Amino acid sequence: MARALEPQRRLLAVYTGGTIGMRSEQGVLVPGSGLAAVLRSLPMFHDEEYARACGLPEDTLVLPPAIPDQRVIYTVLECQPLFDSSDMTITEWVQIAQTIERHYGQYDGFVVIHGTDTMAFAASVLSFVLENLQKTVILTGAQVPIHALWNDSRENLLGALLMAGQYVIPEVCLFFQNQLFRGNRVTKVDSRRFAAFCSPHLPPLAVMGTDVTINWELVRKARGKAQLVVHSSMERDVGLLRLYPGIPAALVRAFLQPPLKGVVMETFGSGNGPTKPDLLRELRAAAERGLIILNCSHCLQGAVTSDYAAGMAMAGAGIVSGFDMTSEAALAKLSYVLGHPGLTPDDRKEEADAIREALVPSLACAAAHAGDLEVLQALGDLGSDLSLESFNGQTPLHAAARGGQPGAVTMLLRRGVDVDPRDEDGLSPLLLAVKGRHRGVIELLRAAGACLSLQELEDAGTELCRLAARADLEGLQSWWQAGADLSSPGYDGRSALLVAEAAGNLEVVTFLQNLKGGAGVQAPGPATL
Ligand code: ASN
Repeated sequence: MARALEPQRRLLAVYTGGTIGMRSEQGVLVPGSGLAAVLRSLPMFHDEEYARACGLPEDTLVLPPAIPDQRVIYTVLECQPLFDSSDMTITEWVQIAQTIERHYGQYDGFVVIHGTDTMAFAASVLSFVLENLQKTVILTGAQVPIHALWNDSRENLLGALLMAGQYVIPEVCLFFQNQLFRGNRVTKVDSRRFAAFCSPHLPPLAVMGTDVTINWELVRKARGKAQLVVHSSMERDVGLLRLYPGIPAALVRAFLQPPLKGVVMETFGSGNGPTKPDLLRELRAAAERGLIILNCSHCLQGAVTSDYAAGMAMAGAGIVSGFDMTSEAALAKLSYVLGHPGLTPDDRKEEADAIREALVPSLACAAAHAGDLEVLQALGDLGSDLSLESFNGQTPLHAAARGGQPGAVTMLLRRGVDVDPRDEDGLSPLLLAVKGRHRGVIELLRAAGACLSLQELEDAGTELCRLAARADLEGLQSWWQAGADLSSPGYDGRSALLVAEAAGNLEVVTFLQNLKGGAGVQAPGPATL
């Protein structure tokens, strides 16, 4: 009879193909079926004794114990047909999303086993198609098949299963070589080394080493109890055009013809391109027809700015900056925005304007975060509302505070934006500035009347103790400057001063004692709510 055992977390592993399960046929690698059977034969992927004791069905595998009192049980769903990911398209990625939707209630998390060649596109598309995720979705794959003696398949798949099985990271992620990345921030950078992916503008959400370190501050928070929504109406008529020195205007004209509705244009450096009049004329004409052109840089690092006369912003209306988006993410975003129901296909020009308007909040946030005053100014002058929220509920002021950009904060405050908006997670710009230790920004926000909320002040005690234990004087000073009471107790009732004394952090002790003896442990300034 089946034993009642420790709590179980159930995962669905959707196997779509890729090198991980490939076999050699006539000297070349082709997708291979039967991955579940291979996993069943490997003790690191299946504890047969437990499965039998538990009476698990045939198609269900169970990992050996990783942490006490919890087991990760998983079912491998093998897609038909299996793909080399070079053959995958938006159609297959929407089907994966629909599979997740169909099984959403039965499982606690999802792993998508995918080829690496287009995994960054897949992760980007899935991140837009799957809205309101409350559960972890992790894509993974490998550079060397699981049958090979020396391979990265086992480590990657096991890591993905453990991460999805043990943590709720409610977004589309990509796990590779011990790192968990945000799916729409990655790009494939190596076809041979095991470190195949990088995330040039966002640190990993988690790193697996001796311990698992999760960067919870970066992890998206689930929105209340909102239902999962699958956006299957992604626009297919989007393209990617890479500019190169001397690219003929005629070639660009041919590329930009209908039915193309949107194009990601990869430009040089910080968003520059040839300034030949005939080329610019083609771009302008296409934008006038209603084609959306999103400007992304060839470069891995750095964003699209308006620093140069050769900047594509100079080409005139219609070219939207993609800032620091990867081309993969930009293409997925275009496809999502253009496929969004409610935009009338008859009026291309109006539709284009509406789409540009829809892109404004995230563009303004990106500009505020990078301190790009020119772009912010330009957006403001065009009549864009600079207090609009982007996808995660953050306003440009949040972004400027997070990026430590006093110039952008000043500009936004002058334009009259709300000084204390809350994002989806209830965070304020002031709290983000405190976390980033951006003292100049804290000062500006305080002067404009920003206050930490009652909840933020209540939660501060434990954080203050943590900073005191680490001798993080700057962190403590930031909280003080923001109006926190530095004598607030942590979760165990001890104050930051007691913690600093116990840890022998003299500099911190002196700072806290001085506050106590002199100005008081609470900073002067606007009253805290
Ligand atoms: N061509 C393979 C694929 O993308 C490459 C891999 O998975 N490493 O399916």
